Amino acid sequence: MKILFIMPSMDNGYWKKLGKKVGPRSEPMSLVYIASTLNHYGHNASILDCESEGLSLQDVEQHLKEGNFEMVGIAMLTVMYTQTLELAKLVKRINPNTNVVVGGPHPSTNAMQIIKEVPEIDIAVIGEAEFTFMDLVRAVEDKKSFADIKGIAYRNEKGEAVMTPEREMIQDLDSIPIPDRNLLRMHLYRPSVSYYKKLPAYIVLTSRGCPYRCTFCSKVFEKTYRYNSPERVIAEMKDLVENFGAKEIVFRDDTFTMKRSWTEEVCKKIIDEGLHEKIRWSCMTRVNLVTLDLLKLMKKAGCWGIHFGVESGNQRLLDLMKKDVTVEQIRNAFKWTREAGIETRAFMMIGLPTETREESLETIEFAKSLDPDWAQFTICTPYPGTEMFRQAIETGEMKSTEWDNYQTWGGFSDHSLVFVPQGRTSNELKNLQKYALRSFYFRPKVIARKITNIDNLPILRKYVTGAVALMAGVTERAAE
Ligand code: B12
Ligand code: SF4
Repeated sequence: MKILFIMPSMDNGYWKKLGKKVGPRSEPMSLVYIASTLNHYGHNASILDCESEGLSLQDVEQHLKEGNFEMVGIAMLTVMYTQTLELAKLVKRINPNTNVVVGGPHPSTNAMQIIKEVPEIDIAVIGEAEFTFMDLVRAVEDKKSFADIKGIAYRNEKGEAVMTPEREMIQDLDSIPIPDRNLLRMHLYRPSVSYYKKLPAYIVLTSRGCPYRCTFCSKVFEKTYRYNSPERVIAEMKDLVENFGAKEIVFRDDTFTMKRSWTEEVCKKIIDEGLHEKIRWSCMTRVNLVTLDLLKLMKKAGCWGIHFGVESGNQRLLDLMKKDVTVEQIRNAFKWTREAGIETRAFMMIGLPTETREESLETIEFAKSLDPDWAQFTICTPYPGTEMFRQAIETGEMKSTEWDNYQTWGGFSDHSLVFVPQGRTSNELKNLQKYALRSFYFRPKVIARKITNIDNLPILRKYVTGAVALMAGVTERAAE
């Protein structure tokens, strides 16, 4: 069957102002996984990435008319709500018989609402979709009902929205084929500034699920942690090096060091295969899941940088968001990582529930005291499906369900924040985000480090572009 997957454009708010310059053009790996699986089993699936290919609705219209697709799948993050709807309407206008399927983080927590409210969307997939989509294709081919397909919401023959039983998570991740990057025009992609040293730098995902319970995380419903075998990780890395010229790999797993023995084995295999001499890599993880020994091994295997989810410098707030780490663990992780010779990056959040202005400022100062090579300050944005969202609805602190505005870079947007803790204001927090960035980056120490750390021209160019974009965005004062 001929199937098209579409990644909507991210052309809204922050991305227009700052994201276009320093933000990512990121491989839509979710779609690559699903399309590769379908093709592996003999179907004809392709991908249109509106964001990275710079496609307008008119371009998509042309493509749809020429392609005559029987099914169209559209990826949906919460912030992409309106754009997904526009695309679904377009597909139906061109051919009302095309089955429109949505999936991704937003439908996974709002499937029924979407099916009830959006007539142009036929099916919403909940959770992982590689095998769910295979079942859907088979049902369409055999003209069967979707009633027996687990893990979806759809409109039945009577026009009612129904949800089928939950689908079990894919236990053996190696059973999913290695994502076929030939489905993308790989030269278009690059991570955002803090994620690479040398291009091409491409994304690899080696695991799914997380047993932790952070109240802000919209992946908490995927509790069971699963991972690819180290052999499979090496095979995928080799594919990127040999067939796509990768100079770097960005492991975008939520927690790359979740299982210590696995991480050690991957590192040892990278060294045994000599891959550490061909590429470098970076990853993301939690501060409580690193040790100095492990970090030294990671460095030896080519790891140059680690992004840590720090979130706050205040223990009360860390506990409240169920982060399950201590301030001491945070300090140790940064100390050890630097000691191992790996660059550090800190993800920070401001405007958490119950956070006071003093505590926001404390977090900004804490980030500076950790002295990471980069820090990101985003505004706390409770996403649907999270514990934080449910609580904020109860307390009346959720100011909007305009899904398009659910951006963690709200400080650079024209709209008010969707979530404002009691006693704070949207403007105060927006200004604080800009203040945090300015006060972190425009310190002589940081500027000096960036200048001495530049090892090639593209890096210099990216720092200058980033600084200019930041300056343009942070001219306002951190006034209330
Ligand atoms: C890489 C990444 C990015 C990349 C690329 C995003 C992209 N276009 O794919 C970049 C850096 C651009 C990015 C940006 C943002 N991201 Co992001 N990102 C991720 C990350 C770390 C990995 C995504 C991934 O590839 N996963 C691997 C694939 C295999 O898993 P998956 O995406 O869940 O896909 C499976 C299912 O969901 C489903 N599925 C997914 N898409 C589709 C489509 C169809 C048609 C079907 C049927 C099924 C389906 O099937 C897939 C295969 O099983 C996730 C965290 C995570 N662990 O997933 C966050 C995550 C997706 N991001 C998130 C957020 C909040 C953002 C931002 C909004 C942050 C911001 N700046 O404000 C921006 C959005 C930008 C914008 N304006 O739209 C949230 C989404 C929450 C939500 N409800 O929308 C996540 C879940 C993080 C989190 N834990 O909260 N992100
Ligand atoms: S934020 Fe990270 S550690 Fe916390 S639940 Fe989500 S994936 Fe797990």
